[in-house]
Amino acid sequence: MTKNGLPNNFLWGGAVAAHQLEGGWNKGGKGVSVADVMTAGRHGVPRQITDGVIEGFNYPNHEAIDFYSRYKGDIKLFAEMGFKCFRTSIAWTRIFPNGDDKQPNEEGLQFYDQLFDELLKYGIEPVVTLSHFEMPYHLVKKYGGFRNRKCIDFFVKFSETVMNRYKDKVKYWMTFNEINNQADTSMDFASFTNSGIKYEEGENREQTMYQAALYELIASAKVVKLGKKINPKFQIGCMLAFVPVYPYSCHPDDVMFATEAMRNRWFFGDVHVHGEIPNYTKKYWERNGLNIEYTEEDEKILKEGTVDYIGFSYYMSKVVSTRQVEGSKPDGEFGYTVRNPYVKASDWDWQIDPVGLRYSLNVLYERYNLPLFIVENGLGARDVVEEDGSINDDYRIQYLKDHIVEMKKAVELDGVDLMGYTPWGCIDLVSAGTGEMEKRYGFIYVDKDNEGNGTLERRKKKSFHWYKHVIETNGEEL
Ligand code: P53
Repeated sequence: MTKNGLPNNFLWGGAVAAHQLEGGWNKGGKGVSVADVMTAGRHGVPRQITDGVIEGFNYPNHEAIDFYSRYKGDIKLFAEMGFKCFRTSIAWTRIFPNGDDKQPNEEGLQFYDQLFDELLKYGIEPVVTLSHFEMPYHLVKKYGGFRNRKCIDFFVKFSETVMNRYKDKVKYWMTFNEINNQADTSMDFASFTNSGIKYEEGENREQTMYQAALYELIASAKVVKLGKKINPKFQIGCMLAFVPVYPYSCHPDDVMFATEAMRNRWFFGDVHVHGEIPNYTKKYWERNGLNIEYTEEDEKILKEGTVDYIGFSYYMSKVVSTRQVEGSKPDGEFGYTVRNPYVKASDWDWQIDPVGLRYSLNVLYERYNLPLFIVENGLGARDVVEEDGSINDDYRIQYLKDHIVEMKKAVELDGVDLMGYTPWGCIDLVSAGTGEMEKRYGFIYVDKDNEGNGTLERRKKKSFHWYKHVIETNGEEL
C-alpha cells in the first residue's frame, strides 16, 4: 500500500456557472438566454419556463448575486482561500446575444478578458465550460434549439471565437455541462437547459433527445479538433453528471437492470472518449424504432475530436430495483428508484454517499483511462446567520471532508489519475434545479433570499477557513 498524497500541482478550487451568479442579464449588450426565462421554483415545485421574459414573474438569474459587477471582490476572497483554479462558464449570450449574430459583441469579450486577468493576477487558473445551461433563447425560438443541426455551427463559431480570444489566458476547457442530464426525458428542465428544447405534445421524446445529444456530441468533437489547432496546449474535456446507479439487491435481474440504467451516463461519455456510438445504443435505437440521423462525415468528426479528460459532477448515488420494494419511488429516468437504507439524504432528497465518489472515480478510470477532474461536488443546505454574524456550516464541512477522504483513497490506493477538485457553488448562487437562493453551497455567504431580498453582502462561513486550510496542506489536514 503506497501513500503518497495528492500531486503537488493538484487543482484545488471552486466551481460556478455564469448564469447562476453573474446577473447583469441585460447589461453590456447581453442577449436573453434560456436561464433568463426560467422562474423560481423550490423543492418539489419545478421552475416554470415562460415564453420570453414576462413582467411580473420572478426570474432569479436576472440579478443572481451580481458577480458581473462584484467579481473583483469575490475573486479576492477565492485567492484568500488559496484557490489554484476557478471553474466558470462563458455566457454564450454575452458574446453572441442571439446566437446567430455575424459579429461577436466586443463588450462581452472584454468582460471575460478582465475576469480572466483578475484570476491570473492571483495565479488562479481559469477552467471554462463553454455551454452551461445558457443557450441563447433566440436559438430556441428561431431554430428549435439543438433539434436543429444548424446549432452545431452556431456553437462552433461561439467556441472558436472565445478560444481564439482567450488562447493565452485559458488552458482548461469543457464543452457541454452535464450533457447526460437530458437522458431523463421526463424532465422538461433537462431538455431545455441542455439543448434549448421544449417537447411538444405527443412527440417521441427519446427520438428528439438522442438526435439533439448527437448533434451536441458532434459539435463538441468539432470544438476539440479546432481548439487543438488554436493552441495545442489546450486541455479540452467533457462534463458528465455522474450519478452511479446501484442494484438494489444481488438478484441478477437487479444487477442487469442497474447496468442498463448506467447507459444513460455511459452513452455520452463513450461517444466523447471513444469517438463512436456504442453498440448498446445502436441496438436500443433499433429496438425502439428511433431513427437518428448522422452522416459518415459526422462519424469521422466524432473519431477525430475525442476529449483529453473527463470532467464530472458528483453529488449522490441512486439505487434501482426491478421490483417494487419498500421505499421505492417514481423516477423519471429509471422507472422507479429505491431509497438507499445505508446512506443519508440532503434536505432536497439527494442521497449523500461519499464512498460512491471513490466508486465513481474507479469505474470512470477503468473504463476510460483518462485523467479525471471532479468539477462539482457539494451540499446544498439552508444556512443560518447567527446573531454575531457567524455561519457555522459544520454539515457542509462534514460532507466535503467525507468526500475528500474517499477522493484521496481513489488516488492513493487505487492509482486514479485525478487533476483537481472544484466544489460546486464556492460562493452562494442561484440553484439550477430549483432557482432558489436558499439552497446554498458556498464557503462565502451571500445575503439574498428566495424572493430576491437582501443586500448581496458577502460573508465568510466557517467552511471558508476550513477549506483554506485543506488547500494549504494539499488535503493532508481535513
Ligand atoms: P442545484 C441535477 C443533478 C445533478 C446535478 O444543482 C445537477 C442537476 C440539475 O439540477 O446540476 C448541476 O443547483 C449543475 C449546476 C447545479 C448543480 O449541479 O439544482 O451543473 O449548474 O447548480 C447543483 O442544487
